[in-house]
Amino acid sequence: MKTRAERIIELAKLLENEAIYLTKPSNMFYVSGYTGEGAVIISHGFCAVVTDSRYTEQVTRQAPGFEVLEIKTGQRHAALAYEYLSGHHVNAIRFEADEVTVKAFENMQKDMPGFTMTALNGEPEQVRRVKEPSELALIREACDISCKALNNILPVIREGVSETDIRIALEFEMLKLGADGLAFDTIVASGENGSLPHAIPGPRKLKKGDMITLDFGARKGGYDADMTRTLALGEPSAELKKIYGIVLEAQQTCQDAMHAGLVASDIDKISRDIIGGAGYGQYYGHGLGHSVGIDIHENPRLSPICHDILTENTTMTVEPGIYVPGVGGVRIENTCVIGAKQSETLVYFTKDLLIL
Ligand SMILES: [Mn+2]
Repeated sequence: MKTRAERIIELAKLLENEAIYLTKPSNMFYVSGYTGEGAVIISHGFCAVVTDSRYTEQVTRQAPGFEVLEIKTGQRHAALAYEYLSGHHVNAIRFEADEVTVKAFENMQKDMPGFTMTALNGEPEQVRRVKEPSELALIREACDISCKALNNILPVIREGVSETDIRIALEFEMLKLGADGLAFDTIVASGENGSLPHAIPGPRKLKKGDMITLDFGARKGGYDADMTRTLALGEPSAELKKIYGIVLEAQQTCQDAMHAGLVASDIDKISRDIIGGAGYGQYYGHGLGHSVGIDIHENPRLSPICHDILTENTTMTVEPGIYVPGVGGVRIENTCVIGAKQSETLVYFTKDLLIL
């Protein structure tokens, strides 16, 4: 079994005189396990973490097998990397052009005189698309915590309670259940706020007849869960119930249709056909889903403009929604694993409309 670093090096067709210089935290973590600041170097037959004294011990714990290069006070990481790489007969680096700022790049040019600098072509992210069993286990655990947390806080969701109250209860519950942190800031959107897909929870208090959209996820071992449920407090209006039914049909149909070998945009189109066919196409503005892992939003995307072929063991959210200003909104989201012939949801919380 090749290491993650070896697979990236192979995909990048890295030359003998080149090294990959990673500064994006998610890529650094993926190849080394290190979660602190600095840079990670991988190349043919050697690898290292460039860091400062605050993290030296952490590197030895998190990234065994990686050499630890500790900068001197005032020294930049790239300057130490240059000394190290020159000693390994390297004179060219590949870096993450979507991570390095213009200022950092100018400094790298000063710190690495004579080195050729070429942008990576997303090879680390490409390798990250297919999850290993250990990664899937962590995402599964994060989803499990998220489902249990929602179930446990259902009694909190009642008349007079604010969106913020619900957010606090849900986030606290995830942490109590063993989450290391949150995948992202929890969305709680009630009543007319439901028409905002990324509503920020606020002081609005729940009323009978509200639909409440909860979009949240636990983080476990560096990996994210992502799930959304829309619940009702008391009997919702006929229109909201109808909207719920349409979103549910779109979610289930797409989830059932998704498997390896298909084109991402074709799955997205299924949701657009169902929601558009029901007359709500103009109220569904976002893509159907995205991959999820160390980052909450990873490629590929289930969207009209992503024509990537879906691969086995890629995690994907399936999250159609309808958002009608002045009326409210519904979104239902599962994080799924793509299999050869079907997909499996890691989120088992019921999708039936819960009327609390
Ligand atoms: Mn999502």
